[in-house]
Amino acid sequence: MLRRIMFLAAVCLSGGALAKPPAGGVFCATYPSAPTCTGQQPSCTYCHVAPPQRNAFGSALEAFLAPGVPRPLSDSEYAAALPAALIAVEGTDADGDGFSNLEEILRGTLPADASSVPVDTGGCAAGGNPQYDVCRYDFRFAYRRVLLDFCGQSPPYAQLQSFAALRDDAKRERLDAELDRCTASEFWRGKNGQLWKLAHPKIRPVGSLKEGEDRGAIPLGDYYDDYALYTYAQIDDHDAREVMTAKYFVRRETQPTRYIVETSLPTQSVDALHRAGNLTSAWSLVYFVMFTALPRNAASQSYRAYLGLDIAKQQGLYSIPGEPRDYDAKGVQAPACAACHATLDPLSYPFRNYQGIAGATSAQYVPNRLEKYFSDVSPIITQTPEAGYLLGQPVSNLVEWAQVGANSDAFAIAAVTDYWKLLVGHPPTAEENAEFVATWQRFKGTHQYRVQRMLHDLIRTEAYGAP
Ligand SMILES: [Ca+2]
Ligand SMILES: [Ca+2]
Repeated sequence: MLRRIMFLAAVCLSGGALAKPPAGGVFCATYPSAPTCTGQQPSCTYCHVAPPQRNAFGSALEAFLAPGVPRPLSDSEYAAALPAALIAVEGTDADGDGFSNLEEILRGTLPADASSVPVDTGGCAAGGNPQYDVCRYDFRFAYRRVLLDFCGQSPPYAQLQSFAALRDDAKRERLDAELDRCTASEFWRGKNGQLWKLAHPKIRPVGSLKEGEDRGAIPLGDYYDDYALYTYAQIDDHDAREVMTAKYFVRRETQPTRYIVETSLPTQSVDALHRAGNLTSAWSLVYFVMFTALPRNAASQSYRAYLGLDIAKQQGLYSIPGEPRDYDAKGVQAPACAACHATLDPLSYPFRNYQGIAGATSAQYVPNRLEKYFSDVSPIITQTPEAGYLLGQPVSNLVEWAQVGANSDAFAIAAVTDYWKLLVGHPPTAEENAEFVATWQRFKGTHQYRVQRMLHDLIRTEAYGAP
């Protein structure tokens, strides 16, 4: 079972290999506020029936895509030409449904499907400001929801009645006060509380491998440290980015739960210089690096968990020219694999010196790790650089990787998407997109990555407060 994970190392595409990997990224760079780019990227079917066969929108684009340049286009030729082609067809109506391609892109309907058309929301469209969008907002509904979501309790009838009797501005104040009260509750921040639930898919706990409290049969790492850092970064006035960048650890005290910053912990062994929050926790290294020379699984897991980009779903692909080099001889240059590995491999190089399971050096940063422990993997394994690329940007090591990632739009979008799913109940829909974009942009700008402040915005959205 421990080794099962190793077979996932090479990500190869079965179906969509002939759709251009950079397409989604370039599309979203051209239309960053398009609903289809909200916490995700457009799927292949946005332009294709099934790659390489194009649908009506894809065919319209093709005519304007680097005309005169010999086919097939390379990924970089394609990426350079796509924005102009998109703009060239903005005014036309590929599927003949009466709405221009641009209008469909911006309103979240499909430009190649005549049955997918923008629907008017009755003059009550969501505005750009999440504070005052009160068209269908129902304070009573929101009040009940806040108590349930953040405190785990339904308000008694009498309390609901006295809330309903307040004036609107007093209702807003009460909602804010209840949010602040409930986010201090065990239900929100305690062990296995709401915040821990958000952390589950990032940490991927395995009870049988748990060290320390709730110890399992084969104790390998104490992932409660990871929950503690994650939760600490989400609460009070803390900076959410530190889940990726912290040089410190967090210890949890119980009854009541408190999270306390520590410069060292007996369960953690990466030195301060090489720490990058939960990316380099003992559990992440033991479980996601495990026995691999080039820790692709650790890289793709970090990319998915904290930046919301799943390479296996062709998200967040930024093909780096000349990659993958296949330093570890995994055969990733095969055409069906290279599409993803041109992103994934340079994403993984900065993990090259982080040791997984290896006796005395487990879960440590080991300079020249590949040279010392993995030199027999392939003739060129030791040429694997520590520098790599994240989101198309060069990074010299994992600490820089984490900083670039934490400051990216992808981080803010992923963080707010987590809360949107938890509190609204689903990923942001096309109709909710304007409120969602305003919320993550304020989280990143005005609120400086303070989740507590972002939540006050979120509970005011129509998406949250409209029954
Ligand atoms: Ca149309
Ligand atoms: Ca349409």
